[in-house]
Amino acid sequence: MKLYDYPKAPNPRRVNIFVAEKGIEIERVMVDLGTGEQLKPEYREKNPACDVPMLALDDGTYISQIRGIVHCLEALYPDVPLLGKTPSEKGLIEMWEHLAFMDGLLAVAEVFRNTSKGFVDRAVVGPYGYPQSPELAERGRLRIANFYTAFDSRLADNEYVAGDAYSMADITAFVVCDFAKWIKSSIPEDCANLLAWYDKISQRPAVLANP
Ligand SMILES: N[C@@H](CCC(=O)N[C@@H](CS)C(=O)NCC(=O)O)C(=O)O
Repeated sequence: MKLYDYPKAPNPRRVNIFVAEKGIEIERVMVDLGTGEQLKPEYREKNPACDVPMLALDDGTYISQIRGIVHCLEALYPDVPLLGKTPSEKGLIEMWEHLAFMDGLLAVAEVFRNTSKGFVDRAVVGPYGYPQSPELAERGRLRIANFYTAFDSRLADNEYVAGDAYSMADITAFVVCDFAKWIKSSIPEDCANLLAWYDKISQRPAVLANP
């Protein structure tokens, strides 16, 4: 098994933390996003979505998209469950992880990719060259502000994002908070629950090992 990786980027970091939490070793193949390796034919043949991370199984199966990757790894390595044990836990983790991705990670990406010089005509990840839009960048800032308050409220009554247990939902929400620093945004001071949770998650060995 191999994990196609670019550890500096936020999405691969989500899987790197997940893998470290499980304590498993997976061989890495670096895909240099800086030189556009993800768009080259050799990679595109394996992953038409032209993104990282991607998991390659020994039977020649390629799995991209983090939800696909983590579900496969959870099934292969069920010790240290990060996607829930009971039906209700599984549903809540899926729900909150999806919200963190949609309302948090994509909101930050909307700002970052629509304002950075390096992403002119690359405003959306993938094989199609979409132009930048200043309006979307502006809207992304509103969305990230709402992400902070929604997750702060959630953490008022829950130790972790999806409930009592640390999970993939925490990993994605945490990576969102760090990715937000790329657009000079940070958790507001009045989000005390989110700030306390962030401090706690940042001390986890798997997180410290994947800065
Ligand atoms: N929806 C994807 C997101 C993956 C993604 O956006 N990866 C970024 C790195 S953070 C990427 O590959 N970017 C390539 C590019 O910018 O062309 C998933 O869940 O895996």
